[in-house]
Amino acid sequence: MKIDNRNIESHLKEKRVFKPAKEFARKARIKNLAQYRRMYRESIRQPDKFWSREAKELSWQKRWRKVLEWKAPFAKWFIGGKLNLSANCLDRHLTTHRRNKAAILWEGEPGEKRTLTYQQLHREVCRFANVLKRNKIGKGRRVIIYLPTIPEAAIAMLACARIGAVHSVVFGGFSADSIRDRIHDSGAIALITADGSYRRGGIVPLKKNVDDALRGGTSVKRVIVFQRAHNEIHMEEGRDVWWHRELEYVDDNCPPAALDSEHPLYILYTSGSTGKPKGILHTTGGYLVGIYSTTKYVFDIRDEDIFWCTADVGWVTGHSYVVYGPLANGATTFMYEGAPNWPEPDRFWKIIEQNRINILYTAPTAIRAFIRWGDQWVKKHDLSSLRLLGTVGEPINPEAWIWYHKNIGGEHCPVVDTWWQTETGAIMITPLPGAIPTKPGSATLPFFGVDPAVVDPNGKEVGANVGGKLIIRGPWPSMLRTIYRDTERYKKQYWSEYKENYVTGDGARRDEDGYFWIVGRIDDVLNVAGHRLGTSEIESALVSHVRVAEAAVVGRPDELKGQSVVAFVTLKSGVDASNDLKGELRDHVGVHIGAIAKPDEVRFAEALPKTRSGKIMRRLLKEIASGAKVSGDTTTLEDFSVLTKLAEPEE
Ligand code: 7RM
Repeated sequence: MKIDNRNIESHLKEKRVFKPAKEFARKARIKNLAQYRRMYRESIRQPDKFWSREAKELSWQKRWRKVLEWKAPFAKWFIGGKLNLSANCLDRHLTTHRRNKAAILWEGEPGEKRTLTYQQLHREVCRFANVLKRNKIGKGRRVIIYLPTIPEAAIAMLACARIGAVHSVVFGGFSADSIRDRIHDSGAIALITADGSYRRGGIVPLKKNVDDALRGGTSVKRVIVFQRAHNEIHMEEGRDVWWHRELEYVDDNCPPAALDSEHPLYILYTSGSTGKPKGILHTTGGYLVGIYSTTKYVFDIRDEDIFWCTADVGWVTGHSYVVYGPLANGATTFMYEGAPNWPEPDRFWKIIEQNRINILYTAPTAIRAFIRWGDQWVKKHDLSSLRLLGTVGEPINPEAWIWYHKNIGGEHCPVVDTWWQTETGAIMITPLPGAIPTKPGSATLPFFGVDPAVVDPNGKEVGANVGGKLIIRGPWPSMLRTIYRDTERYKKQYWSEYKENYVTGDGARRDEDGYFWIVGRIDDVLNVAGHRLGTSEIESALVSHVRVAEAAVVGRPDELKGQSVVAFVTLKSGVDASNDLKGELRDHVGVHIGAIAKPDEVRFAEALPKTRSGKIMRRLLKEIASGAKVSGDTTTLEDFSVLTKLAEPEE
């Protein structure tokens, strides 16, 4: 292996390869590697031809004149086209057999079940769109949606899209401060929320958080409240109205607005590593084509499928693959409101068994939790309805991949490890399940129309198995258009480093087969005695030890080496923490990666600090490892008690 200290080194090699099963490939849209390569080549050489063919499968009120206008770093897609996203998710299906098919299947945490057919969902969306109009919420206005994962979240999003209002969903786990920041930045005039939502048996006081956020006055003039948990709340006279009462005043006739292809669809805030959150702006036509096409090919979705993406609607994965992608494809999307371990750690498997779910799309962090909770919870249930599995959110360590494939997929489901970002809107690097052989831990090859590369600091593409920065060459339909109200930051953050190339902020390497291995955020890369090491590789090596459930590796300033390696490790249920085990884990990393990556310190922890979407907050661990007080932004942290426990010295 080539060592180049300017680049990120990659030491961990995974050799296992899983070819698509013949049965699966035969029925799939893309049936083999040659077909993928042919279509991929076309999508890169003649993007206009490729993307117009995809776009033509959707419904447009007016056909576009031009597919792409690219004045770097600003892209416009399907110029001159007029369309409506909600009409593509709903009306388009009403003239087909899908009219009476389930669009949404939902289960609340306490166990209630609801089904909405396409026709019913269409009616609810039209009625709620009329409620918005009645409350003077019109085209271009910003609306904050602060709801749990209930059908009303999808209804509110689709209703905004129907009239051209711009939604900004704020994750239901966020605090009053986060809501206020997002109201302020977006200039929202209305907010849609619920009285409360259920989480681990308790009630999250959503409306109370909203009241706190609005105290002292903001741009929000109207709050529409859905009654979900029936907890007691305050209704502010002249500002707050009940969702169900508003419905009494409207009819169900609401023609979809003909919106410009570049009309803003939503703003979704993601935390920057420092400072205020960035409002990622997505627009209509390109975004629709991106999520339509990826849902179709990556999940090879079928009319008879029940698709379950376990993400919360407050995360981009919830936007693209709980709501818009499946509905644009006329599939049945399953939504679940609550926690995976409520009332017991087998809730997911129970849901899959009872609903005969066919496709499961979840996060590596959830998979590692399932491993930790023990296989007995899985074994109790019949998961034979599953035909495809997906992951997203973080690099998946090969051990978790293998566990998922074996224990959940019964060794017959392809696993698609999908790499993408809030900014990219849709899946970018991914296996196609009937065509691309998978290697555990690799997101494999680029999706159609996506041209990624791994480059050195000068922007030169590096050779096979050399680490570097992951960039995307040129525009793609579902890309962000800007950071809301901060075009300078958009240019600087994503497009200034290498001309006309989008900087993802992730590190990666490409192997000898051209497969991409994402090693995590560049900010998380360690520099140990001049060696640049990706934290995810060391974590992956640790997790491959039989006693380890999860690991997070960070650097601590070190006079001699620049940085030393500190590993935070959680153990599987029933394993005792001991000093011997610490030594064993250090040696284990030594064997699997090399002496250079051996953690200088191993700390056992009960839990790791994570965001609600499951990403480990290494920034906080870095501060803890160097003995500092945690000072940075913690508004996206899921569980504060974790930090206190971590800061306590060990016995
Ligand atoms: C969809 C989503 C984006 C960041 C991204 C990566 C990491 C996501 C994978 C992954 C390795 C994957 N949007 N990431 N998917 N890393 N393999 N399959 O997660 O905006 O919340 O996060 O997540 O670092 O840059 S996000």
